[in-house]
Amino acid sequence: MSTREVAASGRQPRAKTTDTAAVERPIPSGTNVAGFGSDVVAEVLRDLDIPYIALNPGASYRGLHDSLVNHIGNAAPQMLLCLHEEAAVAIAHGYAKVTGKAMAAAVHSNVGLFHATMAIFNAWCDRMPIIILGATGPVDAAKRRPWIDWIHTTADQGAIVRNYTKWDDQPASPAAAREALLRASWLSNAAPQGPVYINLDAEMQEAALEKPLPPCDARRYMPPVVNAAPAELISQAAEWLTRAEHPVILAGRVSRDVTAWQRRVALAEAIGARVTTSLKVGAAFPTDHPLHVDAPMNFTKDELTPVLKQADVILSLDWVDLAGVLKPLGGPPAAKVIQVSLDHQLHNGWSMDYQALPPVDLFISAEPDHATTALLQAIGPAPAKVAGGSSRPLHEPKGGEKDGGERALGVEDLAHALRDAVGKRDVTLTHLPLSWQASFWHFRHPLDFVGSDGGGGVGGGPGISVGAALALKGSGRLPIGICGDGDFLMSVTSLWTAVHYRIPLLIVVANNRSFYNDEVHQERMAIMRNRPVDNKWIGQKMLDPEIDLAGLARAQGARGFGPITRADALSKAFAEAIAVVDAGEVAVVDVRIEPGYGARNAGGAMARKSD
Ligand SMILES: Cc1ncc(C[n+]2csc(CCOP(=O)(O)OP(=O)(O)O)c2C)c(N)n1
Ligand SMILES: [Mg+2]
Repeated sequence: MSTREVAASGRQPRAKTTDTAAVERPIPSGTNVAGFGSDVVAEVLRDLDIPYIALNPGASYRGLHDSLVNHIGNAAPQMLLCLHEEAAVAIAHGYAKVTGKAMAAAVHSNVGLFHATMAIFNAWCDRMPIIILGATGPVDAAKRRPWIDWIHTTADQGAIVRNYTKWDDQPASPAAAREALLRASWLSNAAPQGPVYINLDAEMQEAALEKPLPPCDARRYMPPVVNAAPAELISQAAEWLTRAEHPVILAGRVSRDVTAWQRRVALAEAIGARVTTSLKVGAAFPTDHPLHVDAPMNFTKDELTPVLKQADVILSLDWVDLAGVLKPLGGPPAAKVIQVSLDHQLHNGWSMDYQALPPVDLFISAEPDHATTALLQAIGPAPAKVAGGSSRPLHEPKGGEKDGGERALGVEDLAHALRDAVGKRDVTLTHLPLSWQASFWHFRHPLDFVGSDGGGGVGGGPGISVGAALALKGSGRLPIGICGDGDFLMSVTSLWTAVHYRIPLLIVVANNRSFYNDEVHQERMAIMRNRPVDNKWIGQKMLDPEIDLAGLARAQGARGFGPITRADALSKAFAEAIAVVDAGEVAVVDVRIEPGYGARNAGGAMARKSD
């Protein structure tokens, strides 16, 4: 097709580029003076150094859309077109998980925001920063177009998300919008982090500026917020920890910073503390370190309870559910409990994601990374009580490839073959399925794993993976998102955004052709009520027809592999898929696994559950 024909057909040619920024370059508009309210909004986003704005379009923000393209040239921020608002927010969520910083997402009036809500809730529970821009039909009813502007105008639109965002606003003028965006960015990025929402009145966006706004240096409105621990609390904690015979560290919500990681290791070694980590949040401590108690836990594991029983001091570095992890002790722990957290600042009366109230003997209201540094300093140079190193072997599946194609695959086969395929290279696991066992994979760097979806909202995996892969592009790390088939299918169109914007990513689907977690629940109900367990699959299994997951990938321009049903085909599929990702593309490998959570895995017990 010639360029003219392409233009006439209205289709963009798929340019041969690997450069995300080159995918949608606008022709210059010839103006760089802010002339409209939305030009001011676009300029603030640029001044805030926000690199991307993931969006699905809508007339309520057509003013802003025009300003992003024609006023600031679709660069810093660059638009990332998404096929669903949930994907737009999930991509921003994944980006924040890697970088620790907010990018923007834009969603159309009330309806786009409705689509976005689950992803916003996931980011909220995960304490991740996102600047979400929404819009409303003209607040001034006299300016509304018939019908559509009325249904897409909601009084107090921010109320839709107020209970699970850190802050929201509906600025009434360009000057107020500029201030709202500065505040939004500052609040979202300051610890404890969280999503924020700004609702932009269509009329405010579209109206011509009466006069230019006075200049504004955005950096002066972003004072760093330091949440450092009071010295006397640190010295009290250091005294308890150095005297402790059986200290335990619960390493929870911490940053992706490598120096902070090394300090955590140094602290644990200095005091000889046993450490545990959680698959709910990003990697926090080397899982093969001799001090690590078993592999990272997702739900309470039998191995941890005796360690907590024996403990005399427990240091929680913002553990996500401190009361929950102590519950199996059957009462308040004998140990003194030190809690380091800022999370109480976010607790509200609507969402119970704050969890049960834990017993705490010393509360340090500080960022865990800061407190760790301060504790190390307070403890001073002391010989490590325990040396580092790697001691923990990973789980090996039974049978290996010896029995080749004859046996059904389990998620452990998937993990094992993938581990072999990636070898020694740096990998970031951007998502893990419910069936995953922590004993499948070691984390030795804060970016080896970025944590779960936060809010337990299924469908987050693909979008979060795309956002994490975007942040990792060019880093040399291989992003791999391993998703359940239910999770994959709920948000499969997130992949198109990765393909379109040349974001290399490997998605592996642990495909048991079922919303299997809920089969487990139906099995429990049947047993409790003495009803036929054999009916548990009804309303759960995605069979007849089976869904062609690799086909869904191919339909969006990604490379699709599978379904892989034999152990001896896994290695080849993974090797080919990784080569595709190394060439800058998106690959999806559909691995047919037998349903089952842990029954075939190390330990034997069903270790994970969710609803
Ligand atoms: C948005 C949403 N809908 C429904 C659920 C309930 N739920 C929890 S796990 C699950 C099954 C997910 O299926 P899949 O990703 O294939 O994982 P599997 O359980 O099969 O390993 C469902 C439906 C949920 N948590 N979130
Ligand atoms: Mg499934």
